[in-house]
Amino acid sequence: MARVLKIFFHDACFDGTTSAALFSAFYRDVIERDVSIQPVGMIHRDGNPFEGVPLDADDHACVDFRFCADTRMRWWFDHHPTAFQPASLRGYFDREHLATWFFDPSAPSCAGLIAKSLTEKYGWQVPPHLADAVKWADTIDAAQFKSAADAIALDNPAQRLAAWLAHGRSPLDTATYVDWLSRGSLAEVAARPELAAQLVSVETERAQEIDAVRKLGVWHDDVIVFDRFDDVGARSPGFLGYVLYPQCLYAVSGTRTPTSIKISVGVNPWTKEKRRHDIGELCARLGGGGHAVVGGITLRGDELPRARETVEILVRELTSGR
Ligand SMILES: [Mn+2]
Repeated sequence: MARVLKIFFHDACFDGTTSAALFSAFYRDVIERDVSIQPVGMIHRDGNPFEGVPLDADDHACVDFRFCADTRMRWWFDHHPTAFQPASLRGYFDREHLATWFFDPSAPSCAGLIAKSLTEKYGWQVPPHLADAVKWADTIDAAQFKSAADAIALDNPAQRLAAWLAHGRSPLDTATYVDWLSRGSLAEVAARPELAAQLVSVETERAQEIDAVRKLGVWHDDVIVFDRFDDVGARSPGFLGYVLYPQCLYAVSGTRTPTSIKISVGVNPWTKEKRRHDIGELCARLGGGGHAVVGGITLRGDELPRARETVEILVRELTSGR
């Protein structure tokens, strides 16, 4: 029987899925050709997201997702400054120091970090079909677009897939997607009949979203707030918020599914104004995490009062110090 590798990855995320596909390709090339790979999508939440998650395969990897303090998680790659939660987990990381754990909070994307680390350490080259995806992961994860309009463009497979992923796929969908991407290019994956129709609907939904988000924004000084808590299943506007409200410095959005609540906070990447806050640090104080310029807090579906209070605190903090 084939040995099993479980790859835990940041779900619903272009960088997370690209990272999982890239590591799958590496593993088959370098470690074990006939391995059976099970991608497992992970979502950040309050407390330990690995609690109750069995590490019961023959080998385990975690990509673009926070540190799991267990040496059975043999492979780990992350670039989130808030990877160690609670911060005391850093001690475990430093103590055990597996040669197969890679952490670089300055990397624009985890996929880029994986490519660089595995080339340096194993002489492995990113397969041609994934080179484009790795480049896009850097661009998308670090919001390295020239304009907000470029950031929401849908005229290429990478950004269409990124939008599709953000729509909240089921874990089964993303696991299959990761497998496809480990073997084919973004263009090939986007052209698959199973996906083509869904990608068309991404464009239709985008048009509807523009109308909805236009009506939604509420100003607090230079902070724009999108409260979608009452519209269960509605998504965070993401970059669209900066297209429709280009004068903002910060954007805060609240969304909800039947089982979880998500609050996202970002610095407008296209404003000339300087940010006054470390967003990841601010979110970590409220039970979430992230990078200096973008972060989030995930709560349980039944914590709506706490979610509303959290948004109030965020607005108060973000508008302070002006
Ligand atoms: Mn990432």
